[in-house]
Amino acid sequence: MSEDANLYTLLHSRFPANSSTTCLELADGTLISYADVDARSGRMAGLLESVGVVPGDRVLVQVGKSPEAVVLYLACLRAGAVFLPLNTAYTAREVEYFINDAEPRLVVCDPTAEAQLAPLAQAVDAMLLTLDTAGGGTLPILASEAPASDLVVPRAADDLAAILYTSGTTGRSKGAMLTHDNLASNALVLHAYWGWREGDVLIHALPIFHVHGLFVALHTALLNGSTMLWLDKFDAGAIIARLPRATVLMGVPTFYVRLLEDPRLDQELVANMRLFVAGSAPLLEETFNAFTERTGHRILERYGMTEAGMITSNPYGGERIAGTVGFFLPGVNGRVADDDGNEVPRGEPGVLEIRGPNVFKGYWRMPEKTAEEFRSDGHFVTGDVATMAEDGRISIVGRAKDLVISGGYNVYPKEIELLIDAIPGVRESAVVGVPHPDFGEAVTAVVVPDGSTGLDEAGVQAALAGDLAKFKQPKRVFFVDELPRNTMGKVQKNQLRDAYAETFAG
Ligand code: MCA
Ligand code: AMP
Repeated sequence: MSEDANLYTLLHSRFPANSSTTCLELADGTLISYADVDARSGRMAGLLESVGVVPGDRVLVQVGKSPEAVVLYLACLRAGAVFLPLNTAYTAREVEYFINDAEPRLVVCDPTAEAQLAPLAQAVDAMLLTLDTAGGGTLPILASEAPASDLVVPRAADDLAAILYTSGTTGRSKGAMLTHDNLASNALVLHAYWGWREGDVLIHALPIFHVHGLFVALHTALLNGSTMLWLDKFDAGAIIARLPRATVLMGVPTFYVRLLEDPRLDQELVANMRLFVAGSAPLLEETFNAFTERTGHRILERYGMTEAGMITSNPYGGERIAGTVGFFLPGVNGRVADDDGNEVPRGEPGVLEIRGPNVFKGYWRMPEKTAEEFRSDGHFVTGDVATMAEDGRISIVGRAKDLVISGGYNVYPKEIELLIDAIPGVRESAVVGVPHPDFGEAVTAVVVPDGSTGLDEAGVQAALAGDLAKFKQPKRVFFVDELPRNTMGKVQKNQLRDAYAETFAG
């Protein structure tokens, strides 16, 4: 094998020369140094190896945000395992699908989920270990007993580093296979493009089971040898308290909407800040403008997706324009295309198709699905509707895929419609996203009852409660006699979005 392409090797090569530099500063003031992170992840990697995790094995992880969870991620890279993080909001019913599909060697969950997940893990012959947010559980106990290790299993650029599931328009989740090179190339590009420099300090308040918090934020900070002010979750007060010591914040648009609600946010508070990044969902122009007015900072909006990491970004040095997502990142190529993959004239809408070292290897065990989403010339079809200006600047103007993005979390209506349709008393249903002042879009269900039961809104919500992650559950349920359809019989979701557009206004 030529040079080792293990992402950990790259990250480690950028750790600060002074290894006592703080990597993570926890909310309670605890400091975890780069040396600690290296030692702990080495020990954990050795443990993974000793319990039989071999390179290529999936390690499925559903745990709350903690330094140990970061250590576990890095240990998986080091051991050559494939890290598979899951949203902590997923119910056991949802996790069962991922366990069966991914067939992990090891499942790591919170101790409170152990009873429910143990039989599911057992069914695929996976081991199960636990990790709680305070750093307790069977995994850290075993790791503390394991010998020190400097294990880093050499990897080829094309070897898998992670699988991140993304829901599908059919209602069935697909595992996006991401290689060491996918992650490394994207991290290096972002690090340079966003002007990371010595002394940068990142406020890390995103969850670490999705691309934004796990890869974009974590990798760029690690590549820079920076200190992260580590928060378990978004908390406006905690962020306000840390802004004077920080230089970079990354968040979904809801972060900025909520920060603006706090009167303490002003120019003086952010005097030390260099960069505010937003993404994962559209940043409203009004949020961008209000933030600029209040702080003097123009939020840098970028665009990406699980299958490709970051794709475009507003420039760091040049003009950041509200409502646009900027330019293709260095190394990424693409076009705005019609249904046949032909480029449309500049300024006209079409589906964004891309190529680049960031684009994933395919969907786990779904070769047909993978083939469907790539053009014969290798372009990946994002499903996002975009326009490209004469100068190459891109705006996301819609979605060809039926998707709702609520507070930065993706929700695929089909998955929820299938569950609602199975509730006794329901003839059919349609799920749409309607504007929401906090979450951007709110999941909203429109149900046609069959008249056999006295089903009401609370009844639908209760029927879904145990099965669906909270963020996917409809915030409102409306009942109608029939759904609007076009002449082809297709439900007119635009009409529903318009009809319920004011539901959460004010
Ligand atoms: C929490 N709830 C939500 C959401 N989050 N409902 C809808 N959408 C959500 N996103 C529920 C809670 O369970 C609770 O229900 C109620 O809404 C209010 O909770 P609250 O305490 O206000 O929420 P929170 O805990 O403060 O969380 C809101 C949040 C969080 C900070 C916006 O959702 C978040 O951190 N989102 C970031 C998601 C993210 O990282 N996306 C990146 C994906 P109840 O009160 O009834 O119990 S990566 C990606 O998309 C691509 C690649 C990219 O470009 O980055
Ligand atoms: P995910 O499947 O979680 O990776 O979500 C990716 C999707 O989020 C993209 O396909 C877009 O639809 C959306 N997205 C991410 N960033 C932006 C942005 N800045 N503006 C609009 N949509 C975005």
